[in-house]
This record gives sequence, structure tokens and C-alpha cells, in this order.
Amino acid sequence: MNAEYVPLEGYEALSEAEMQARADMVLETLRKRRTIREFSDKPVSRELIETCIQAAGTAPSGANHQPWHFVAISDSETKRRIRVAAEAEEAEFYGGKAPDEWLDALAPLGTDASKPFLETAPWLIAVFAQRRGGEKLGQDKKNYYVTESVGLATGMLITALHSAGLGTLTHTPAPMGFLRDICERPKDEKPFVLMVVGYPAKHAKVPKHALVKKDISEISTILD
Ligand code: IYR
Repeated sequence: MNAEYVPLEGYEALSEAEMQARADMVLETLRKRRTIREFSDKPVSRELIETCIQAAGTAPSGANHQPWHFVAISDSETKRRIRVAAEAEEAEFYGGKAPDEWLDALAPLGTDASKPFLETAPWLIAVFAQRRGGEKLGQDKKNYYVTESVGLATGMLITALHSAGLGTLTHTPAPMGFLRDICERPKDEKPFVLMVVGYPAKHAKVPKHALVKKDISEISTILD
């Protein structure tokens, strides 16, 4: 075995009371997250976005290949192109492509093909999944557990953005191939999700339906 191990540094042992208090705080913070669909055009600094992307980049990944790429867009022309392309896909989706069961599931959200927030919000972050890569940039090895890894990184991105006080929308216009073209990413990268990021608009509304989360007893089984 040629794996080199070094001592763990920086692990902070806490008292049980402190651990519970911190877990309570994280829960309280995450419970306040709402998916936002009405954004203010108030600017958000590039530095804040970059810090949140760095937080996402700490996610665990298959063989530590970090199979993700984040394209952060504040440029108005690029946002406009993304809106035009996304609305074209959504028009097809809502105009007949989506099965009734799917449309019924979306009815309580009241979404439609119009996506003005893609231009209003100060930042869009397109997340790409890399089928090939490696632990260093420029490698061309097979990546493992790509979807799981990029899902974890995206969750951490949302957590960072929300913790920083920003609103987010996890947007998935389907199909998303246009994002690869507009963001000029290579063919073997798959658009994973488009995060819309900014401050909620002053009088932003959220669907009542989405406020209800399943209870711990419904989402977990404890075998102790
Ligand atoms: N992509 C479409 C439809 C949509 C699908 C799901 I699943 C949602 O949770 C929300 C919307 C849209 O953005 O309108």
C-alpha cells in the first residue's frame, strides 16, 4: 500500500451540550430556508459567491476527484441568453411535454414557463457534473459516484448561500444542454442544476404548500 496518512489536524472536540446546541442552531437556520422565485436586483459581491463555491468544493466525492464545475454568471447578456433558452424549454414542458401527473404535482407551486428571475437575480450558478477528470485539473481519469458527489456539493452550496443570508432557487429547466453551450463547457460535462442566487424581492411570496416538511418520525427509522 502506498497511501500516505498524516495526523488529523483541526478536529475540535465539543461537550455534548455544545454539540446539541450547535445542531439545534443548524436546524433552526436550515428551517428558515425557502426556495425563492422573486428576487431583488440588488447586487451581491463576487467575493461572497466565490466563498460559497469554495464551501461547496469541500464536499466529499468519489476518490476525491471533485467532479464538479461551477459557472457563476452576473453578466446581463449571458443571463438574458440563459433566460431565453430556459423559457423556450419550459414553454414546451408546460405546453404539452410534461405528463399530467407531473403538472398536478407542480400545481401547488404555481410555476409556469415565465422565468424573469433568471435576469433579475444578480447571480446564476450553473453546476456541471464531470464524467471524467481526476483529483487534479487537467487529468482524464474516470470519475466515480458523480451524481452523488455533485448532489452533495450542491447541497453544501445551498447551505453556504443560505447561511450567508442569500435566497436561492434550485432551477432545473429540462433539458439543460443549452447551459453547456452558453457557458462554453466541454461536451462530456453534464449540466446538473442552475442555482438562482440573490436577495429575496421585498414582497416576495412563497407557496404555502412548500412550508410543510415531513416530521422526523416520517423521514427516519431509529434502530437503537
Ligand atoms: N422546470 C420547471 C418545472 C418544475 C419541476 C419541478 I420537479 C419543480 O419542483 C419545479 C418546477 C420549472 O422550473 O418551472
